[in-house]
Amino acid sequence: MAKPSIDLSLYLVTGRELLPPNKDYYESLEEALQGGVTVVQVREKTADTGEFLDIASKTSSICAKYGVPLIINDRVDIALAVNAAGVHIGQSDMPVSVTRRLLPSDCIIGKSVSDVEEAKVALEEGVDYVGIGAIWATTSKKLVRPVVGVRGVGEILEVFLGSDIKTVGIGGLKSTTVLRTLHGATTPCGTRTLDGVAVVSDIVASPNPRGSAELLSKLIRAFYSRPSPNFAFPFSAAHQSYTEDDIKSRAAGLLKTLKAIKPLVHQITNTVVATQSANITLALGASPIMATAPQEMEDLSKIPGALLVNIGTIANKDGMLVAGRHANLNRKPIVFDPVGVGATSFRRAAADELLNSWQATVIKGNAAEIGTLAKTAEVQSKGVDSVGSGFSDPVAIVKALARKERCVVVMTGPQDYISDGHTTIRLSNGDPMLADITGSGCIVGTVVASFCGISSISAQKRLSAQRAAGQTDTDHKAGLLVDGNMLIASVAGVLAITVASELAVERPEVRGTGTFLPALIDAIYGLTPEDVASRAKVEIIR
Ligand code: 3NM
Ligand code: MG
Repeated sequence: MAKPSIDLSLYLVTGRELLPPNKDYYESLEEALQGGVTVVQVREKTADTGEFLDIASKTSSICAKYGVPLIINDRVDIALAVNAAGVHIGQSDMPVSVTRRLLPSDCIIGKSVSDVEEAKVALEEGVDYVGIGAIWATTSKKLVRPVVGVRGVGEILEVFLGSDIKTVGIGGLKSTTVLRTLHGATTPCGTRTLDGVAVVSDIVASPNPRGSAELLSKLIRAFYSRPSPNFAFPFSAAHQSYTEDDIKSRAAGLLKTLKAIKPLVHQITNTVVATQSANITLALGASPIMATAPQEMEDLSKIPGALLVNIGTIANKDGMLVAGRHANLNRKPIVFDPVGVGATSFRRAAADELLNSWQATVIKGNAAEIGTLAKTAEVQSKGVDSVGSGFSDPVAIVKALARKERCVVVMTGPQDYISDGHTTIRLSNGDPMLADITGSGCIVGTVVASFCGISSISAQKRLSAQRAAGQTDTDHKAGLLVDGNMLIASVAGVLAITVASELAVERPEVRGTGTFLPALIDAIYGLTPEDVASRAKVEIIR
């Protein structure tokens, strides 16, 4: 008999011990179902058989009312007794082969896995789905293994490439971590993501389980409703092979498109560079907005463009958290600038929290900042500024961080290294005077965000903008100029600043750093695609 296809997208696992005081289990369950739970697993670790059976059977009738399938944890006999849709087994439960023999052929079997080895065994055993976890720390279950982490999930998903075994993530999933998890938990080529998330406490421990489920459901549906869920991790483009000339001409083409489109760049940045960043954004031809209050983030996220989050002077972390979540929801690229992240434990904790709450598209930093995020001991951060030129193997560092965080990494310095985890590009433009003005790193973030913002505009607007920029429909159809490739957008951003700095110092009025800054703004204002194409020093490293 064919197995029913079950929607695993919002998978509730019960946990009666976590109910808030005075909340009845059945009432909580029913509210959760009203909120959009798509499958329920009854998990009872201490109940006697009679009690378990009673709970399972009442749960079954409530689920039936909402047309939601029921899965029983561990107990094949209970599953049979209540005619459940499936059984979920752990690593130390009955073997899959025995479970399979005891159950009707249309009954689905799920298994918990927490590493690649366990995943391979589950694949071999032919389970119907796996629960991968714990992804984040949780107190809802005593964990015997280290947490898997978002990127660990990606490695496990690779095991299931080419199989029709479904996957759900579990452990610490809640409204604040779900988007980061879904975006980041992909195979290295972005071809597989999780089929759902399993949740205990975010729903069960809530006094308003319906509201909690509704919010989760909204976030999950937003993730799955777009054809390309991996906007942040541009590995759909990973197997492109680039040439250096091709990169130069695409970066130059993007400058033309940017000026035609004028993407809105929402910048939550530090007080030292805010005015300068806004001016540079305008000079480039994009449009800045510097809002910071959490209350305005949802509205702003609906306007196409990009978000920049710079932690140079963290005044409003809540605004950063909310802005990033809404940006993920609306598929807006996020450029994260972890200014001085190695300097204090407060900054390190803030960067961790932000990166755990939303999926960044690009992380931009100097050697010390990138080194801190990559957790290398090679470069110690001393205060806000980078120490020296960095690493013996900068390519390995940026590549590793790109893979770890599932985003593009830009490491600035005398030479700039940009990687999507597959292709790493070295740029060698820029005048040394850039290092002598404040916030030159921050404006690289601003300009990279401006270029990333081009890709989030709608196809319609993009086409007319490309026509306005003199690009042909053939260019458009070939996807040459605006294809959402964040690696190329990052290259274009870095080149815009570094090439402009070279042009700025050639101006006769520049006598020092005081005259350099306005000259830089002027140079960005007058920068042409031809300047970029003719001056860019681009090397593809590997
Ligand atoms: N299984 P919460 S973690 C039931 O790793 C369960 O297999 C896990 O609870 C696993 O959503 C877990 O409250 C508890 O974090 C998840
Ligand atoms: Mg078990």
